[in-house]
Amino acid sequence: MSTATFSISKIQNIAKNFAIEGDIESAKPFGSGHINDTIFIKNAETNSPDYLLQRINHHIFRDVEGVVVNIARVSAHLDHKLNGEFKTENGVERVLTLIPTLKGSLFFKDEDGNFWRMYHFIEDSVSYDLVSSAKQAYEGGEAFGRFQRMLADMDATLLTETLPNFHNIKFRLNNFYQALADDVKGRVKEIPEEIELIKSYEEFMCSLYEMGQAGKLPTRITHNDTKFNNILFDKNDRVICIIDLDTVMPGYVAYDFGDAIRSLVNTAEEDEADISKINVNMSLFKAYTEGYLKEAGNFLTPEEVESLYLAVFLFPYMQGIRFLTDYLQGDTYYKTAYPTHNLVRTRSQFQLFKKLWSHKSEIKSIIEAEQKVAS
Ligand code: ADP
Ligand code: GN1
Ligand code: MG
Repeated sequence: MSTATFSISKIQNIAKNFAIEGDIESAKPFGSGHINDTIFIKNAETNSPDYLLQRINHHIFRDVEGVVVNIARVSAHLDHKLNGEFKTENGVERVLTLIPTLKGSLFFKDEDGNFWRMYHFIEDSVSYDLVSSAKQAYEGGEAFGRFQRMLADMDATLLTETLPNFHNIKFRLNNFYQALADDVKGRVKEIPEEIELIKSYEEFMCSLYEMGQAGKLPTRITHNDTKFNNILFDKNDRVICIIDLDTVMPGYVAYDFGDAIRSLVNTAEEDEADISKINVNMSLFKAYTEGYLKEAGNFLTPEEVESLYLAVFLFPYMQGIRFLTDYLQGDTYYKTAYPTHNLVRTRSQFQLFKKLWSHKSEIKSIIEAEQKVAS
């Protein structure tokens, strides 16, 4: 899938269906997400807010209403917590605000069958594709730990499982082997080393799934897309908001830990083609783990703490499999900028996995040590 572009008149036609204030001065593509299309809308009136318009990828999120209702329910719960027991004196943390349509719906369907939603734009915020300081990592860890803690008493049955099996490694492996068998683009011949790696770590990688199947891991409400750039910071690196709530649904806490670590500790971009640039920054790992366990350590079971370690390796491995499956299937899922983009991403994720694997014992010790401090 390549990135879509929209004319200003198209955006104006969409935007006028939402209950926004003021007039549109300009609209431009925004962010680096792989799934949805995001457009920043600058308000012509200086005293009116700016907005973020998103086209939801309905080929992936088939139940769009389920997605936006999940976001609204989770945001209402978080808002209540941030104004109640989690209120801090100088707190800057806030929640996403969905702007309804003039008819009171949380999304708008246009005449081409596209689905749109509108948010208040959170001003003076920044997100990081590459993390540079331990403070950012610590604050991010704390924010995701607090996110899970604030949602711990929310009734999970209120949420729709919008993408079933999203982090189920058996499901991802099955899809991969199917794509391998189909070989619709004739690309299997390019990936013997990747196939070898996938097969040789398969058993280890299924251990988190097996723990879940054995009833050792409680299901909680999790974010499920904790890529580090889904946190908005202010200029002092305090967390303003956790965004991209499309995949909020029941899951295991380890999912959120593993995906955050995958995107945080990498010294290179997720799609770095020169794999010699890919290394693991262990001080960021330590800082994130410290912040995360400070918030979440008290309510996690010993098995959940054990599962965090497994997720650190599972997530780059599974992400590599997802990119590779898309490559084999002809690049229909993730946005790509060039023909081998998904293959490059796969190799970069597998390199990250190998680097993490070489830090195995250190990773285990840090989690254990930080959990002792936290509990
Ligand atoms: P995707 O699912 O495509 O990743 P996101 O919801 O993460 O889409 O949004 C893409 C980018 O837009 C984010 O990385 C962030 O930089 C920015 N962003 C998203 N929501 C907001 C918001 N409410 N205010 C300001 N910036 C935002
Ligand atoms: C997608 O939308 P974005 O870019 O935040 C994907 C995540 C992947 C990520 C990899 C719904 O997230 O699961 O980890 O790309 N989201 C979906 O960069 O598949
Ligand atoms: Mg995102």
